[in-house]
Parts: sequence; structure tokens; C-alpha cells
Amino acid sequence: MIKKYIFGNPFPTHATVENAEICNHKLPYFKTDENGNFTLNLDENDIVYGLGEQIRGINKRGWKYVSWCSDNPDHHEDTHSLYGAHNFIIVSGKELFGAFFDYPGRLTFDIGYTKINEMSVHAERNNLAVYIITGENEKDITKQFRRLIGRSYIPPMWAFGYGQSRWGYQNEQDIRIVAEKYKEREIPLDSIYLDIDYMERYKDFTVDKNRFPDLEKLTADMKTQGIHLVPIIDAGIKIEEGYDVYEEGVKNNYFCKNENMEDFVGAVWPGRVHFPDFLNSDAREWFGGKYSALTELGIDGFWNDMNEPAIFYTDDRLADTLKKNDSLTSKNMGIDEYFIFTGMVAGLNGNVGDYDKFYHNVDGQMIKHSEVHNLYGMNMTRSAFEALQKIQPEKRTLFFSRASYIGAHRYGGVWQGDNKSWWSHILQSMQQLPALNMAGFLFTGADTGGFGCDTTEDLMLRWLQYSLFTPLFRNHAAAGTREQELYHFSTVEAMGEMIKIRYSLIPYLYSEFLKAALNDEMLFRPLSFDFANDEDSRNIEDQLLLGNELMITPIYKQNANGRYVYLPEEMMLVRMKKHDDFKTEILPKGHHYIPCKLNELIFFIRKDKAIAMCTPVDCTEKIDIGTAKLLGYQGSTYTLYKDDGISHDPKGSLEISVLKTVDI
Ligand code: MIG
Repeated sequence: MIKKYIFGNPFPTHATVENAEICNHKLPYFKTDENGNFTLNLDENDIVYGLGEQIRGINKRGWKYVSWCSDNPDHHEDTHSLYGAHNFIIVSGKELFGAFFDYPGRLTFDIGYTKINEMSVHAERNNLAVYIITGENEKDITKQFRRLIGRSYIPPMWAFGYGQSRWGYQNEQDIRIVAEKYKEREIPLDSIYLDIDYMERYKDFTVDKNRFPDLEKLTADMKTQGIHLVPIIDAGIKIEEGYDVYEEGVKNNYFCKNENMEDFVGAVWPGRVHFPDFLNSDAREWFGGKYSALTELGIDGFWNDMNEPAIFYTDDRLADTLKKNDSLTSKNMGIDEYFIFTGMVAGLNGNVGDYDKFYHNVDGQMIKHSEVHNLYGMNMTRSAFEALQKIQPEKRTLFFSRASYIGAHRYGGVWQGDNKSWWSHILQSMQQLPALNMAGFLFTGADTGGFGCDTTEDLMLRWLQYSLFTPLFRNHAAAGTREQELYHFSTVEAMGEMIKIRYSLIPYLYSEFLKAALNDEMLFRPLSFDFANDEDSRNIEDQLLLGNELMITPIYKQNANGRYVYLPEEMMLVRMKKHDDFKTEILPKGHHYIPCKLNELIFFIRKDKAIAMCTPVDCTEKIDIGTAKLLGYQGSTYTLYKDDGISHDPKGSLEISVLKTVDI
């Protein structure tokens, strides 16, 4: 049951698509006040799930989280905000309920930080809707919530292929080399990503003709090899005379305004930019239409970056900083002055104050950005999604975004942002998956191998063994870091086998993804969601259930020759070096130590279940479901969902086939 409680005058976020019964009684569970505070006592054994893309564990207790979409490459324990704002939680313990705080400004979840047994949620202004969802269990509550917020985005099937990316591919030649080297090594590949360097001086919807003289031909050449090129689109529009996007935006008032009703200026990659007013429906439609510049060249996938929006600096703050620094540096700078100086310079990027300095035009009303900050990225993705439905109605386009709010899950996926080549970031990514799924984001994954910092060979192998289960499976790295295309490593062969295992799993993963999307369910779940009465399951932070058949247990520690695994019931252990070179063993309920070599993938098949595995091929296009074999418990069946992988309404063309196990 869902009940909606209204406080003050909430901004219409469009997070939800269904109406919920409005309740005029007091909000249950929480103590409320006039200042946007919602307080609740936590029982010692309560678990708080949710918050989507956030740091720390599956159980969110013990930290203060701030929903404020941020360009923050520091994903560590001390962080408060990442790129998304996903304000949905489930409290499970003495009471069991879900709560969605539909508020687009700054929202704080103090979950046992100030007081260990108290949760307090604070909305900066007391204008919000709170939805309270009760149900039988966590899965039921999540399903009701997901129905409320609408069906998750379904990407084309090729988006489940492996993708290679790097910030630093400079030109056509760089792209061709990646494709060639993967072919040479016979490692499957479905996509290569174009980062900001393909553009002409970081201008959206332009292509640098010197470096990419014929992107249309390159795209076509790649397509013949089954490879899709996926360019990046940033939020800020370069201020430059003669640049059509800039000029049209100025002429039609499609950019965010400052308090004097002039186009607001910030600085990002292109230098000084204006920000499209994605909350204005005309601007949204206009910007979305621009994607055709690239779809006309054969492009059918995009990633949206910097749409928190990231602001490196604003002119005013820069001038102010320079002036103050001048007075500090003109003297012989003491230690105190030195720290003021470095603090001010570091404080230019993403300065909270800058988000008070611009406005959106929402149906003729000027709304201060900071009050609706968390909706910006969502509406950028919406802009593209809605336009592309019109531009190419015959097919799904790959989309994923960095910033998001609940509601954005209907328009695209999200990638988990600028992680690092750290072992702890395998675990961090894994812990976000169920929470992202709760919030509707099914198409997601981390930069495999790590974005910032230098990766290591063993980290890459272990990371592949984790990421080969995530819908978005992309190797991406930052400029200046160690090259991490798989062919750079001495263990490339073992790495290639992991990619092939992924390809043999794609029909299964796609099938489970579609079942989850069409039924408003989660693809990844904490053990406790399925084994609610099992005490030990409630403490497991490093294993996840995947679909209805699997449990994944990645290794995320360096030099570990195995790991402890908890089985909430009997399961089948699979150790796999190649898609056709594996061993299985049935293990009883309980705690086990599972040795695992570096070139070995381990996962579990749930009791009396089986999964489909196909013969791997070099791109998704060539996958032949006819080669499917079942791996799992003897005598069990698997129901495979398939469609054409590309049409918009998958429901229309859904086929189901029941596969039966054969002897293995
Ligand atoms: O300020 O486009 O998260 O994936 O490679 C950095 C360059 C801008 C941040 C993205 C990252 C991308 C990078 N971008």
C-alpha cells in the first residue's frame, strides 16, 4: 500500500508516473516539524536499505548522506554526495516500510551518524511529498515503489556487449587500433566509446574534422565489425560566435538565466559555457533534437556527462578569489594564509554557492536552480530520450547518464562515475547495485578496471570477473592513467576468456534484465531480500543475488586466493576458467571458504535452478540462442525471454522458451 503525504508546496519532479492516494493524517513512523525534519528511532537490529548511488554499505546505517548531485571523483568513506539523488529507503527490522522523499533540492539522510540509533531526514525547505509504502517484504515494497515510478529504461541488446573506452582516444586511428587489437586477440567487443576529444573544442554535437575526418565512414566501418561507437555529450554549451547550438540557445532563451535575466555563465571543459535549461520543456525538445547531428552519421548510443551540472568555476567567484588571493600572496604568505589560499582555489569547483546564482524557466516561472538541483541531469537524459523516440522510432538507443534523480531511470541508465583503480571500489560498486535497482536504475555498471589511478593486472582480472555480471560492462579509464585495454596485459588470454564467458551469459543476463524491467523487479538483490527469515543473510554485504538463479561472490581483495561465502541454502558452486571449462560442486547451507585462482571465476546457481549459456561469439549480433545449454541442477528448466533486442515495446514481441537441462 502506498500513501502520499504532502508538506508545503512541493515542486512537480515527475519522479512518479502513477497517482498515489493522498493521506491527510499524520505521517506514520517519523516525527515531523515545520522545518523539514523527519526523525525516527532505529532499533538495534534495523537495517536501512536504499539511497541508490551512494557510498558505504548495503546497510546504510552509520553515516550522513546528502542528496546533492555532485561531480565528485572521491568515492571514499568520507564522501557525502555522489552523482545521483535517489531518495528511496526501506527500513527493515522492528517495522518494515519504504519511504520516498520526493524533494529535488538538498536532502540529508543522517542515518545513525549524529545519534547511533536515530535516523533524521532533513529537507532544506519544507516543500516535499513523502510516500510511505508498506508491504509483505522488501521485494514487495520495492515492486510497489517501482510501479509508482514507472518502467525502467530498456537498452538495445547490443548494450550488453563488452565496451572499451578511454578518455584520451585522440583520433580515428586510435579507435581503429582498439578494434583491430581486440580482433587480433579474438576478444569480443560491441562498443567503443568516444570521450570529449572527438568534439571540436568540446562543443556538443560537433566533430573535430582534423582528428575524425569522416565519422560517418568510421561508424559504418565499425558497424561491419559489429562495433557501435558511443559518443559523450556534456551539459555545458560553449560560448562561441557562430556555433549554432550556442546561438540558437541565446536567441530562444533556452539557457539558464542569472538574477538579471542574462544567460548564466559557468566554466567547464569548453571554457565559458551556458547551461541548457533542461527544466524548460521547449529547451528540452530543442536540445534533444540536436542529437540527430550524430544519429545521421549512424550513431546509436550516447553517454551524458557533467550534468550535475559540474561547474569548474564562475567568473564572479574566480575574480573574487583572485582578488583575495592577491592580498594574501602579495605579502610573505604565512601558513594560515597558505591554507586559505589553497582552500579558496579548491573551492572554486562545484561551489555550492554557484548553484544559487541561476534560474530555470518552468512554465513561465523562474525557479532558483539550487531548489531543483537534483533534477538537472535527469532532464538532460529525458531530453535525449524523448527526442530520439521521434528521431529513430524504430529502435532503442543506448543512453546512460552520470547525474540522475529517480524518474531518470525511465529514460536511460547510469554509470557509477569516476571510481578509482582500487580494490575497495569493486565492493563499492557491488554495494550500490541493489540500491540502484530499488530506485529503478537497472542498466548500470562501474568503470571496469577503475577510472582514476593506475590499475594492476590482477585488479583488472578480478574486476572483469565481477563486471561480467553487470548490465553495463565497460572498461574505462582517465587520461594520464595506465593503459588498460585488455591487450596491454600479460594475462590477456585469461581476460579474454572472462569476456567470452560474459558473451555466453548475455542471453541469460538480458532475459533476467527484461524480466526485472517488465515486472518492476530488481536484477540484483541483497541476500536478505530473498531469505528474509535467515539472520545470517541480513549481514552479508559482499554477495548479491542476480536474477532468479544466481548468486555472485566476487573477489575484491588483492592476493586473495579465495574468499568466505555464505550460502543461505544449498547451492551449486561453479568454477569457470572458460565458458566450456568449468567444475561444479553442490555445497550445503552455511559458511564456506572457497579457494579461487586468479584466472578463475566463481559464482553459484541456486538450488534446483539452471541458467542458459550460449556459445560465445565476437559481438552480440551474432549470438545464436539455438546454441543455449543449461548449466545447473539436473532436471531443472529455465525460462528464457527473448525479443528482437532493438524494438521499443519489447512486450509486443516477447517470446518465451522453456529450456530443459541436459546432462553435463
Ligand atoms: O572532468 O570527459 O566521468 O568518464 O572520461 C572530467 C572526460 C570529465 C568525467 C567523466 C569521465 C570522462 C571525463 N569526464
